[in-house]
Amino acid sequence: MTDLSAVKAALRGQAIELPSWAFANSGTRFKVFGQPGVPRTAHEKIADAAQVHRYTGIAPSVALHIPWDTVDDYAELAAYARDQGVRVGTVNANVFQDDDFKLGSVTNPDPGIRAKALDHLFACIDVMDATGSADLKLWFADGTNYPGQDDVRARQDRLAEALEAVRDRLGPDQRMLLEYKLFEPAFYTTDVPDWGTAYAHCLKLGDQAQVVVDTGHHAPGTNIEFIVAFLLREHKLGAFDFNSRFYADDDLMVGAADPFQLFRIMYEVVRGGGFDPAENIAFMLDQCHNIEAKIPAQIRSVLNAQEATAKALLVDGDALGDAQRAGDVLGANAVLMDAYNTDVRPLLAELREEDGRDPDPMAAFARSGYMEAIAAERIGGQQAGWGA
Ligand code: PSV
Ligand code: MN
Ligand code: MN
Repeated sequence: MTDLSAVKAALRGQAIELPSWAFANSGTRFKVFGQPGVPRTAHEKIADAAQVHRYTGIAPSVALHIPWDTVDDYAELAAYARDQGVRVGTVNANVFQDDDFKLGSVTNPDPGIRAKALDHLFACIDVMDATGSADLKLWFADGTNYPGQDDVRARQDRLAEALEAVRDRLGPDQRMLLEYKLFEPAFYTTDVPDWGTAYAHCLKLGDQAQVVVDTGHHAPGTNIEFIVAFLLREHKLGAFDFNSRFYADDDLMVGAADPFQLFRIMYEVVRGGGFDPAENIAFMLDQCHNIEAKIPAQIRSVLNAQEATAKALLVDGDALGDAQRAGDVLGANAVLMDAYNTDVRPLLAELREEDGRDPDPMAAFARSGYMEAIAAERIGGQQAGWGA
């Protein structure tokens, strides 16, 4: 039997970080559909993110993307976030939108361009120093499109050199989170294509470097929960970028395409002690909402993550262990499926009411009038920074 009060206590400790860019206009390379009331500034993105925290209670931080969230005074932005009831979290570097980076950033064959990329990464650490953020997230669009285009091995050397320089620049309480992605925008080789490559670099870099698992960055059919279990066991799982996908890097709402996969991932997090503050895993969303309203979509995503977590916490560990040791294949599977098939919505509604929140965050936000107010106030919302 699972102890429900322990489940509730674990759920109360959950924290999901929101991406500032989810609140801005976004789209595909075919069309960006503007929406009324979208933020024009980093401050307005943070204000919107604070709404998600207000109604869910488990989204206390906002990730920035630099330069999408450039401001003159980052310490002031962090203070503004605190006033709104949230804090600035991970700083995401962007070395993929400058013409100079056409052939790569930190792995570019041109040392001048590599230096420019590194300067940007250092500038992101300066932002962290100003905001008090502990995490630098690194995703490189670097790779090649054609066999022979560049020396794949030399690119790994250049990557290692840049990562070492970043590590040496970090403060003692800061860390670097290395994100992998199978393909796109490079279509032949990607310099950090998979968890093995990210893990190998992070292992050499030491304790301040950990791997980011973006759930949309794998080949179809990849067993992501195995990767999670493995990295967690090695204490090298630093963060998640949650989203869901049907085809490639779709960046749809987490738990929308495959709630069962999200449950399996959350089960491995629970099993590996990943909610223990000592593991210090950053649970972030990396999504964009091209056709759906953005704040409600972020609320829905946080609730999806919370539901999957509740189900994972409900797995009867004793019964599962007994069945596994007895070699009872069907029995063990049934224990897991029992938890997955539990409707946890009443439990979560009860939890919210106990904490003085509305049991239905989606409805409470819709009733609040916030969407109507921003639509009237904000004219000329920002585009998230890509996809035009
Ligand atoms: C790349 O596809 C990625 O997942 C990285 O995390 C970027 O920083 C992010 O998308 C931008 O949404
Ligand atoms: Mn990502
Ligand atoms: Mn992505």
